[in-house]
Amino acid sequence: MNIKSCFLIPFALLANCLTFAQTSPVKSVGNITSVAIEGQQVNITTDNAFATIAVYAPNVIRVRIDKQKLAPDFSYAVIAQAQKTQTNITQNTNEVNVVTDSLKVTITKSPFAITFYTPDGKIINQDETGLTTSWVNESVTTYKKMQDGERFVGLGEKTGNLDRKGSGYTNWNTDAFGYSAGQDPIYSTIPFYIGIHHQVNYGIFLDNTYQSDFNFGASNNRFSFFGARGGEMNYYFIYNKRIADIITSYTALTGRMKMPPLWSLGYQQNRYSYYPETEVFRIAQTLREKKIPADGITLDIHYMDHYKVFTWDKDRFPDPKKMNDKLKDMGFKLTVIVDPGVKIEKGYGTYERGLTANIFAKYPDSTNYSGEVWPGWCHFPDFTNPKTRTWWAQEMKTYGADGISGIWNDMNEIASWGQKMPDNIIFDYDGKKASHLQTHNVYGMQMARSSYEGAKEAFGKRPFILTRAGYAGLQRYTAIWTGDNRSEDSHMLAGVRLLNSLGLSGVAFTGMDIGGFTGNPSISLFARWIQIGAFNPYFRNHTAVNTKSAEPWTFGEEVLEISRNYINLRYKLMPYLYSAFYEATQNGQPLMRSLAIDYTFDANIYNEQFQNQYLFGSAFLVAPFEGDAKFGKVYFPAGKWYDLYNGEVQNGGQQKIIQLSQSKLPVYVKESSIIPMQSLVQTTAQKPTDTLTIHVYQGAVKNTYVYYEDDGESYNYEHGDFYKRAITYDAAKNTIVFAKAEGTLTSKFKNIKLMLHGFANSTSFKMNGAKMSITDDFVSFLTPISKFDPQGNANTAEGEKVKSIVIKNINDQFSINF
Ligand code: NBV
Repeated sequence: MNIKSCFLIPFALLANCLTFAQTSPVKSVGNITSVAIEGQQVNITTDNAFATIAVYAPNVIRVRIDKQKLAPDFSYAVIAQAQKTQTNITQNTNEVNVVTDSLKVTITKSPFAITFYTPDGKIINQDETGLTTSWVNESVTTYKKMQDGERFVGLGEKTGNLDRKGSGYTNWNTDAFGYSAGQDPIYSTIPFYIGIHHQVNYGIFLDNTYQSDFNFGASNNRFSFFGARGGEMNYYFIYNKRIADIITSYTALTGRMKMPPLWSLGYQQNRYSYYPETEVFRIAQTLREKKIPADGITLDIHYMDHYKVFTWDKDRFPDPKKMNDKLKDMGFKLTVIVDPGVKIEKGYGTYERGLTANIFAKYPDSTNYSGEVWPGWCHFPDFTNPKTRTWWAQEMKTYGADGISGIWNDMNEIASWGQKMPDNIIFDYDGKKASHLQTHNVYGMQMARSSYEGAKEAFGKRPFILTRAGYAGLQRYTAIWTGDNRSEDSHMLAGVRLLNSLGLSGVAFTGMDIGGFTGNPSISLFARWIQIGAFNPYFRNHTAVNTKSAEPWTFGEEVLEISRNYINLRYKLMPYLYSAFYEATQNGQPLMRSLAIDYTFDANIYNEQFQNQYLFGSAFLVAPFEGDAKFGKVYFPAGKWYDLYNGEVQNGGQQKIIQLSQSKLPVYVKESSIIPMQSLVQTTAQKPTDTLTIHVYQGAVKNTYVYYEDDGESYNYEHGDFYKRAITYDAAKNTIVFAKAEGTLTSKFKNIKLMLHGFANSTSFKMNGAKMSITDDFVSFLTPISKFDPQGNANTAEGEKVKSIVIKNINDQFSINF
């Protein structure tokens, strides 16, 4: 209500109304009182606030608003500097206009409100004029007008539907043991979402580490909003025509992952916990004996001496280095868990050194904060202090000396018994000093960062880093998994959505506990889950303490074969996976791609029946269903799709009910796809045969695929030591062209076998203009399992007739015409 409307109401109420206007608990930003244009930014003063609207890149606008003068700039998430951009800023009595070649921003003066337009004048996003930005005490919120039919996707690790319309969320990193499939918040915070309406889409990233809140029309039909319980309104508005490009822009701001160690893409066997050492070897040996390819074994908290980080229980693990050497000989790499809590115990080295270095988080009276976790009472390293990060890196050396290859950061929300860390703990916040309230959401990311920086030095090779908690930008240092899920069908599917949402939010390297952490999965659930896991970026099987064993062989012979089939497929797809990770390092595209990325304006993909479907890399359409479902409905988006197992073609734009089988996950290949594969190996430490098999699927669209290889373990690729080449399938020209290889590395393959799917009608093939011979071939992606499955599918090799061509020298530059 404004003062003017007070005059329209009866006199008796007038006094009340004026009192309301004067003492409203909501303080709005108000009207603009002064404007100063400074290069590509506008500095604004309003009745109640200070603001800066800055052009960060032609398609990225940064908005900062605070009740007081804006503080010096600092961010844990954003690593990009503002780009020098051709900008035209003008103003008149009513508004200020900021124009770049990618968008136009209009800032109205009374009240201060922002609207973003496409260059041709279409509204992309606008403040809800009556509400704009306001404060309730220290909480700041920006209200955006809800556009007709607007959808919202992303926001990181958030439960719920793909389309978040109608829901509200809170970001407060939480140790959510056995969370329900709809619980919020859980472990990590990525305050970035994508809005979609009227054939436009945009991204908004709220860079504020306080508890934050997002509302996409929950309990209201007027606005969406985002805000934080402290600090300034500080958001980046991103406009691109395609969601894929929004993700690229967002990851240009917050950074991208580095190439992961190749072994970390292999199958990882976990449980809480494998000990003693003989048990670790039993698991390793059984994986090899049962011919389940695997690369990783993980040690959970029981490897430590009384849960003390950077120690070993020497009864259980007398000689970690020797154990690791032996495991490496068997083709396994070891990841160990680390928790932030450092046990308060006289004589314990890490604790003593921590005290001396003075790196623990403190109360305002300068005493170290103590909280209780696994080891008992602990102090907590303040990872927002550069000194602490160096100290942690130093401690990490012992793991390097022990031959460890991966670090798994757990409990870093921070979790402690009672789950109520006091607000008044002070953190360094890189010299700016901040309370627990401001630091909480970024603590986990800074721990993962410290582990990454330490392990990178200490291991001498690319480390694998995993975290449970995190903040926007975590992808620069670490992979993330979705914590303590449950062995339930709904959880498996919710997990798929969590990973898809993380992918939309800049995090490519993600995983969930396959089989579920709490409880015991049924046979059919485990079978389905391990199939899905083969199509997750990080593929680990894990289960809680006191649950039944959950290694693939513990569910009977049939599930063992199913597991082996899909893990085998994963290993054969290693060249495809690795190239997909390369893409993530270049443009931030996730491996698990929600269909919202490529089929943004197709309403069907948001339908709850189809919202779990995703693309794995650029080629595979994966349709996950419950373990015991007998039938499933699949939606095929525009284009042409091949059944992975038998090559049957399905035209897009339609739904199809399919019969499900326990032994097969519905997977389809997009037309025009290019998929490099290798021979089966039992570990990535083993060399595949010298033939790189490249599958090309006939289609109507042009596709340029980038194949990438490097040594899989060092950082030499950063100096050009890689093997990379573009392969283009041009449907219109009927050609497949292999461009010249780039980089200084020699490929690990010597020749190429091209497998052509759907080319039955092409009879004459030429290479570089000369006629060439072509062979009729047969491809089968799965081995038939010994038993009949419940649906009665026969024990025969399912497959597809294809045409194949062998190219003797992998480095040949050639063009095939057909
Ligand atoms: O370290 C034990 C577990 C671990 O297995 C799990 O993956 C983490 O999410 N950890 C949580 C500690 C608490 C488990 C109840």
